[in-house]
Amino acid sequence: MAPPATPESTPPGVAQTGAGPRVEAVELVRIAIPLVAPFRTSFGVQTDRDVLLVHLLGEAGEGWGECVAMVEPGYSSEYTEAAEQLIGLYLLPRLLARERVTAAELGGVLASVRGHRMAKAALEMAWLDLELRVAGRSLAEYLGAVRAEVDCGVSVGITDTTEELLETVAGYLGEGYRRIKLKIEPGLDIERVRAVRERFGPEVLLQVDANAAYTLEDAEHLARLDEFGLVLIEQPLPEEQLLGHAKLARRLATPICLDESILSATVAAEAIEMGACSIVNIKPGRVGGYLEARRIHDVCAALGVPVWCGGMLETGIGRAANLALAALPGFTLPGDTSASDRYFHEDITAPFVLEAGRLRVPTGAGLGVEVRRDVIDRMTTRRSVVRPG
Ligand code: OSB
Ligand code: MG
Repeated sequence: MAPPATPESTPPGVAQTGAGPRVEAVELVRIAIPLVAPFRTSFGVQTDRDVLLVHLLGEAGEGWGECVAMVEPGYSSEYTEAAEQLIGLYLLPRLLARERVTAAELGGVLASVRGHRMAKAALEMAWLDLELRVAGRSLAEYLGAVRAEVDCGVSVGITDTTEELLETVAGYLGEGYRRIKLKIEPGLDIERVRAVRERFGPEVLLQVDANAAYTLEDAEHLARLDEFGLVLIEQPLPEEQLLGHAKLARRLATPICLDESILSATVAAEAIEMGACSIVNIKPGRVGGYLEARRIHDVCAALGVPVWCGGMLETGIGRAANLALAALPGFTLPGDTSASDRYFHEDITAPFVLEAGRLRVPTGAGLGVEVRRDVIDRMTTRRSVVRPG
């Protein structure tokens, strides 16, 4: 039998053209949700999240999506306000012009808008939730999950002092996290890693994330990390520098993992082929959604490259979906899929609770979480509704 006409955008089991949910209204909700502690990276400090939520109201049910864009364009060029504007100006008009669109068709319909992957991913998540809720299927099953629970790591922000860092790491290890990731920047790197290694020993899975804070001239400096037996160094150089990462990789024993640079399955394949990375951080928001995330997983699996699920300080909505993805077979390293209480005192879904260093993958239909509308309403800073026609 001939393969489907567009195998890349229509995975098996998903309704084809003409099917898909009929969307009657799209509610865009902005919430302000405080973080339990300030989170400092090489690109800035965050004390709360300004999150854009997408709420689809269809004839057969509802669907929720979360946009992972940060309030400022520090991690990447996207930011919350721009995502909301783009969704209203360019994305929803394209989608709502059609009577029905399946989640699998959404990427194709939006392809004439370049970039803005986090904005597109938020819509895709909501579409998947609605479509799968109606079909009575979980996102995990739909994506091809093979695990009921996933190993969890935690991302530790840059602290003012080494003492504070050691206390924070001790707390997370005490809670059961299976891997520690330290945010680093020039000057707050070698000695911080040394201190954590010396205090907690060689058995702890330890890695670092530079968020593009270094240059190729820092190669010798970064090679000083080699003695600490790190699992990986994440995104040492700027997003565009694939060749730079390939050159750096030849000078480090520590494996390079890319985050910001990996924008699609095509980039992932090219980065791996040129030797820019040997491990990939998969963040669905960064790559335009869960379907592209799965394609990256497949490309990496075929090339024997381990992947793990990154995070963007998601609420319970995005966290649920990330756990479904992290349950795929190629996710062999613990991800930044931490428990709700690592981020928020109060989440907008039932909190995800760490059990022996793992989180359970939701099994309910769609994302598998009940959204707490009363909590969202209390946190809402702006709300608008878009209807077709
Ligand atoms: O680079 O992985 C990153 C948070 C916001 C933006 C970028 C990153 C991060 C994290 C935290 O490291 C991941 C998480 O726990 O959600
Ligand atoms: Mg990162």
